[in-house]
Amino acid sequence: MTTLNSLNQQFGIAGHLQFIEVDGGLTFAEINNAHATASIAIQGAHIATFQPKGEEPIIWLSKLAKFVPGKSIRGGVPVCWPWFGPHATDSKLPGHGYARTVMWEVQETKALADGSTFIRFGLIENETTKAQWPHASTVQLEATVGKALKVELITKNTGNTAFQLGEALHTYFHISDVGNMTIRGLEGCEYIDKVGETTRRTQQGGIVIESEVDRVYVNTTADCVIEDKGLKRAIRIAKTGSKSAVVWNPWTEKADKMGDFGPQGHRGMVCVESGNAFDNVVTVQAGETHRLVAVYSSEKL
Ligand code: TA6
Repeated sequence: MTTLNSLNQQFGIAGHLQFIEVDGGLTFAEINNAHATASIAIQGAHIATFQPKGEEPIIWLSKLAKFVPGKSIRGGVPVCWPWFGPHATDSKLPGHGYARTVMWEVQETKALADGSTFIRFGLIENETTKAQWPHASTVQLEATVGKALKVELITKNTGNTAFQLGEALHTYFHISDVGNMTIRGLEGCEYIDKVGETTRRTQQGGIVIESEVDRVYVNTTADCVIEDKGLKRAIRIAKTGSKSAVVWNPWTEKADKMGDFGPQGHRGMVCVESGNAFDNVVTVQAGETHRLVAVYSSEKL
C-alpha cells in the first residue's frame, strides 16, 4: 500500500498536484493550477471534480457521494470497464464492470508547458478481477487538467486472442437545472431507450429532459453540447474512439431510491457518457491498443 508521503514524494508537483486522504479512507490527487482545480480518487481513477478558474464546476458531484473503499462515487467520471451495464451472462457481477471500484496506481504526473497538469493511472489486476475478466489486458486512464479536461481510457490487449470490450466515461455534468437545458448533437441518431420496455427510436431534434431518461445512442461520433440557459454557457463533449453516447437522468423516483443524489439532486446534473456499448462493443485484437478520448470544455452561450 503506497503511503501518502511516498505518493507526494514521487508524484507530487509543487503548484500543481498533491495527494490527500479524505474521511472514509480514499486517497485523492488534488490538482490546482493556473487554469483549473480537479480532484481524482486513486480508487477507480475516478475524477470527482473539475472546475476551470473563474467558472462554475463542469463536473457534478453529489453532496451525498460516499468516498469509501469498494463503493462507486456518485458523480464525477466513473469508469465503466470492461463492460457497460449488466454483465452479459453473470448478473452477480458489478454493473458497469469492476474498474471504478478497485484500486489503481499512479504511474506518472507532469506539469505541462501550457500550465496544465497531467496524471496517468493504471488498474491493478488481482485474482478477483481476473476471475471476472479472463483476458490478458491492461487499462490506463490519463487526465490532462487545463482550461478543458481531457480524459483518455487506454486498453491494451496483451494476450494472444481478441476480446470484446464495453466501456464508457460515465460523466455527470453540472447544470443550473434540468429544466433549463437542451442537449444538441444527437439529432437523427438511433438510440436504445432503456426506460420501460427497451425500444429502439430515432432522436428528433435536441434532447429536453422532463422525466427519467436512459438512452444509449449508437453509431455516433459527434460532439455533444449541453446548452444551459440558466448558466448562460454550453458544455462541449468532444470525443474520439467512441461510437456510443449515453444520456441519463434518473428523475425523482429513481434518484430517491438510489439514495445518494440528495433531495432534488437529480435536477442539477445530467450524464452524457462517451463509450462503446450495445451495437458498438469494440473488438480489441491481440496486441492492439484501443483509446477512448473525451474532452470537456465550456463555451459562452
Ligand atoms: O448510464 C446510465 C446507467 O446505465 C443507468 O441505467 C443507471 O444504472 C446508471 O447507469 C447508474 O448506474 P450506477 O451503477 O452508477 O448507479
